[in-house]
Amino acid sequence: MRTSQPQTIYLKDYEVPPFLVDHTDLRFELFEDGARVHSTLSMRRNPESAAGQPLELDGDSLELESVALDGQALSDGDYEATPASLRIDSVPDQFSLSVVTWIRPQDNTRLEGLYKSSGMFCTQCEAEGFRCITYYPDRPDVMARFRTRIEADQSRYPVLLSNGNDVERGELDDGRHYAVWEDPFPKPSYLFALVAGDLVEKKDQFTTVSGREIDLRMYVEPRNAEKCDHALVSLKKAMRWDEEVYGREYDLDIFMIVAVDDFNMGAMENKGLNIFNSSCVLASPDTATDMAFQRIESIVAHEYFHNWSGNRVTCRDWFQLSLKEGFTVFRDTQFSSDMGSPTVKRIEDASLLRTAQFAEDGGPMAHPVRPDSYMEISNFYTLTVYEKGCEVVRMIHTLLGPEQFRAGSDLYFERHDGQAVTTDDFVRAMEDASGRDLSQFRLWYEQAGTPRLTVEDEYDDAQGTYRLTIHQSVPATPGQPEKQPQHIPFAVGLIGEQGKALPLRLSADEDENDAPTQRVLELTGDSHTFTFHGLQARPVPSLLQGFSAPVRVDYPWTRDQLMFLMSHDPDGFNRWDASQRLASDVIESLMHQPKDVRTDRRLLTAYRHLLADRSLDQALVARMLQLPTVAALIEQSETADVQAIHEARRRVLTELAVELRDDLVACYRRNQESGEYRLEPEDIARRALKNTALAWLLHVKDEEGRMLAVKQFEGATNMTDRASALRALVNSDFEGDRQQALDRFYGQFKEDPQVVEQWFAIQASSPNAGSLAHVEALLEHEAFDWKNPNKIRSVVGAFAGQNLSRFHAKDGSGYRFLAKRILALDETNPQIAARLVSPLTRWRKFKNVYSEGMKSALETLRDKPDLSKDVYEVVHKSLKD
Ligand code: B3K
Ligand code: ZN
Repeated sequence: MRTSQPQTIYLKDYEVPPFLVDHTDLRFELFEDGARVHSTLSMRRNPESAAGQPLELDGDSLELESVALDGQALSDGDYEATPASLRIDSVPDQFSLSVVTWIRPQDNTRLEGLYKSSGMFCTQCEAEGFRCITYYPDRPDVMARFRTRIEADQSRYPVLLSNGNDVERGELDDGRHYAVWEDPFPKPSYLFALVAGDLVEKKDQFTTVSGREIDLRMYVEPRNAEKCDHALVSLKKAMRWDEEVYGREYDLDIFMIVAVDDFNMGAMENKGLNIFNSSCVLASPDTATDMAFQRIESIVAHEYFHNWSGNRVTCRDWFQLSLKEGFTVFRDTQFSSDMGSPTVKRIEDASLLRTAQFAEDGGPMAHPVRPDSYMEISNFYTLTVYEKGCEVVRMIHTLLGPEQFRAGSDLYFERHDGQAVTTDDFVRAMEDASGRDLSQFRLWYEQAGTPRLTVEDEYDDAQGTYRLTIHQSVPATPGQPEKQPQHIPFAVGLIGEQGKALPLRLSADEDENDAPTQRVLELTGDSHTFTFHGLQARPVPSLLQGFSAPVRVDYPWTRDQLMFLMSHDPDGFNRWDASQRLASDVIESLMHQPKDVRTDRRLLTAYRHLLADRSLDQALVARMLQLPTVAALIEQSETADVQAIHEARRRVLTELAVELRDDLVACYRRNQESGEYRLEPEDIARRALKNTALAWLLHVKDEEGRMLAVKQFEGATNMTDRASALRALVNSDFEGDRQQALDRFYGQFKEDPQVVEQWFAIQASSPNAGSLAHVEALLEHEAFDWKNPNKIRSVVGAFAGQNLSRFHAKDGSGYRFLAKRILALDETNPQIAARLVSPLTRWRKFKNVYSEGMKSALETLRDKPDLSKDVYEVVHKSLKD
């Protein structure tokens, strides 16, 4: 067991930095066995801080070579250095500190700080990686101008990059060369970046709204040269969109993107030099699916948007992470919505939130959007901070309306440009620009847990009135037993007998022609009643339209009402929601029922209509056809019985597929396309529909389906179709075809890591093919690599996160497998190890037969000596009573 408990950091203890850095001058000497980092910091005491404090800089695993104050070398007694800190008791009010450290990027498997990936040097400094490079006040509220000189072997590392503008290059002795970069914008250390490698450069140009020419450059390994176009096109769209929608123009003369294979997360917004996980930036129709293309567009935009929401205005401390992440996710969702189908985008975001973020909010790691304590900040790059944080900004947008929201955003950027601020500063700018009082709204940042709305209704025939009563409750979460009611924008509509959205008259005098058909009701108390007038018959309520707030809604819809909403609700999101509620209800009611109990015919009818409906947005139809996932069904249940859920879901899918067999074949054929691959919304929708039909046919071992799948697999002109056919075969009981397709696929794409990752994930996430034994075998495969986070995610992550019926095997084998892998990974990459603990954390949500095994896996982790801070925090919080 770990002997010492890691320290907890509290928001309430925040103090301004005792020293500021005006200028950071860095010189990197890169070698094959290590790197020497020379840093010269121009520092001064912070006038706002208490006088006389010693200088204390952060470090992590550093070897100090020398330290000098104002040019004078210090001797041992003048300072105290450990790998984790450098302390000098007596310094003047203003001084220059020069430090030389020796680091080993080659041995850095944590992928934080400076490390090597496929032969290139690269960095990841957010949140606290800069301290792995040199001693520094490594906190976001210390902002400095950086000048960076990189020296390296010219033939191995012809490309040398850092933030800002390249101001000088030259040759050195021994085949070495150097480049100097200067970043004119003061920035916190977490935005520092360096890249050195043998990379090809793809160039493009963007003319800003004020006519400035920006050089766009993308750097990739030579084998990826043909996979850059989509990212560059996406970047230009994002740059234009940010000018048009937020009035934000790019500020440097160069914008660079680099792709690296080994990366802990998706990408990083370093000033002027964004670094991406290859899987989140490289794409070609042959190797990337539609989903990957869309994901890349949104991540490229997200990182670009950070240039204002994150870099120009940054976070005061890491408790404010959602200041940049919540706002930037909101911006990227608006962007993606403008680029494609807004309804489908909303469905995707809301399902992620409802399945995974609600789970986080209801589990032992629950924390507010602005957490008030942490042990390891890397554990707080969560769905709550990102996605719920986005929803919180979205609700401000809904409450203020687009014009006032834009005024608030303008004021925020103007007021805080160049500063490190708090979520409260953001809300204040929104208040000041709009005149609205958001004091109660701030609870969204402070209280954890998903609010639950219970809705009751009453129709008065004689009066022609309809009353909606809404009760709100926010559940207790760790450390927050009591909650106050929150300010919730609750969008509603009422659908009349003819399937028409009715005018919502809140008083009898209101003219029917003036009354809107959607209203955003503002809930602030424990309960509210709203009365609607002038109704001829009892309407069907359409509640929380567009998912206007990240809350749960309980209302006793009948199956007939849900079917009605599925075909009449003018709110596309709620049509989908009705389909999910109906399917969930049917699946849940079949759990533990004898085999001869049949699926409600109404579900079949609803799906038959959907398959034939060509008037509706086909992308929405494709979404509505998807049954709720096992993860979503677990989340909806009180105490989850995974195997029963899985079985009931399978039964429904089987019955639907058998009964709708001809409709599925017709849908497949109708949506078969010929001709060139296009990434237009209609084409994407067509492929999605066709591939859903195919998956269903193979689920019931349909011979024609099999023939179509094999043909599609072999003749595919794009990865969406090829991977979908492969997935359908892998998920089917056609074992011979499955193996043949897997072998062929691997043979064809084994040189391409991004495609091999898909190949791994398709198998590891398949309830049919992904048995534990098979997953263990994948870990021994020649293409698997424990040092590469993408491979770990595509096998171990996909198994534990998506293959739920296998992972939750009743004998506990899935849990033991995961614990064993986490223990090993904790030694090499604690960040990734801690992320993988997540499927075990909600053990209390499951029936005993599961929860006991999950808990015991957590205990195995707890008992490891010298557990990393990352894993320690998640495991101990999960086991806490
Ligand atoms: N800001 C980075 C995430 C950094 C994660 C550090 N553990 C990517 C992003 O959100 O844009
Ligand atoms: Zn971000």
